[in-house]
Amino acid sequence: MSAAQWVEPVDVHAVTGTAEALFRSTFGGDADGVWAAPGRVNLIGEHVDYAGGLVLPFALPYVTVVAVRVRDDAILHAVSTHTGESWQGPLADVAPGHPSGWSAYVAGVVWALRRSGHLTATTGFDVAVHSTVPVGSGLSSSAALECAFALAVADLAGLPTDESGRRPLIDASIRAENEIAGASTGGMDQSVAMLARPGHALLLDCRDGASRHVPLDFRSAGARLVVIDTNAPHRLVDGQYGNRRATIEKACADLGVATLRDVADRDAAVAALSSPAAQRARHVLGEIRRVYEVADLLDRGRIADIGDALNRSHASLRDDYEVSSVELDSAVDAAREAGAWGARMTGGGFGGSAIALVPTDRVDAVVENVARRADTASLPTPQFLHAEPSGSAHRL
Ligand code: GAF
Repeated sequence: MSAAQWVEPVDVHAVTGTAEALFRSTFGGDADGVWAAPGRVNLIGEHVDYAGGLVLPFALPYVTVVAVRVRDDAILHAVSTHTGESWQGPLADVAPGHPSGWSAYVAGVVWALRRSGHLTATTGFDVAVHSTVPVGSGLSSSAALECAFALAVADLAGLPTDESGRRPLIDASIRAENEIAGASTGGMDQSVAMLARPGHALLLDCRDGASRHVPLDFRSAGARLVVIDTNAPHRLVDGQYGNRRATIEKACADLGVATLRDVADRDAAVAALSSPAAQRARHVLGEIRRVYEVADLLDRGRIADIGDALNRSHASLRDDYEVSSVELDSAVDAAREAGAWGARMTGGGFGGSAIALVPTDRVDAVVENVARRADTASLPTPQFLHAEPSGSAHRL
């Protein structure tokens, strides 16, 4: 078996150069500017953002970069190094399902900003995209693309881009994903891409949008957070994610609450529901409690003690929410067996990535065990990424 495969973050200037070169070769001339936004992992608080819960994600040192130039004919022309494909069309034609694929995230942002009155009907854009966020790995490459482009559009349109100015950009990015791309995701990913701070996680209350930054320094705790990309593709636009969200919304209707966060008696609420809604609600209610628990430990500088909550989160996602996969379970079990303090799937699930909190001197043993176990079970070869809490979307 080959040595464990690490994906190293690429220097942002090299990423910028690639996007600028693609821009010049496609459109001729220079872009008006270049913007970047990060991928993310969620430390804890999974499948609770659309239930009015609390989440605790942070930005990764892997980014999506867009080189953008304004045009005045209401046309969008977007090209990406990922597929080599381009999409060109009138912005007036953008609608749910059109365009499809990655260009929906770009076109959807303009569509949403036009509808919210932030952009004039004549404005168009040339866009070149390059990303170091692995695509389809549950690390929010789509939110990174939406947010990098939303920030570019705002800057070029003279809109405010301070923290409060970013709120409508987050909303536009969520609408692009929900309404044009057709993925009924909850908003955590766009929020952290826009609001993250280096060295911190973002404690986000998805009921009212309030947030605060929680210090997160793995190194000072003698640890690393390792991202395990299982290389088993994850999809948010297939039926399973939407199915979980619909189950939670129906449970709220049955319980007579606006969100599960509003439930007063957790045990009574679960008892009042039938299967599988009861198990799904039990996950959501327990996971929200675990976010409080982890945020409290982090506030007290006790990173080494959060592992147990990570493990309980994974068990709940696997058994009650049923969004894990054989690849994720294998990665989590192997990481713990080799000395991780805690491990869990992260993001939407059904494939994608896991995270493991690992004492520094066990990192090599953990990644080797995860890779070996995948190999033995004939699962896809995983790759590993570094999770240093990083900054939000910005202009380069
Ligand atoms: C995906 C979604 F995009 C988020 O909104 C969130 O629901 C997450 O899955 C699960 O916590 O990343």
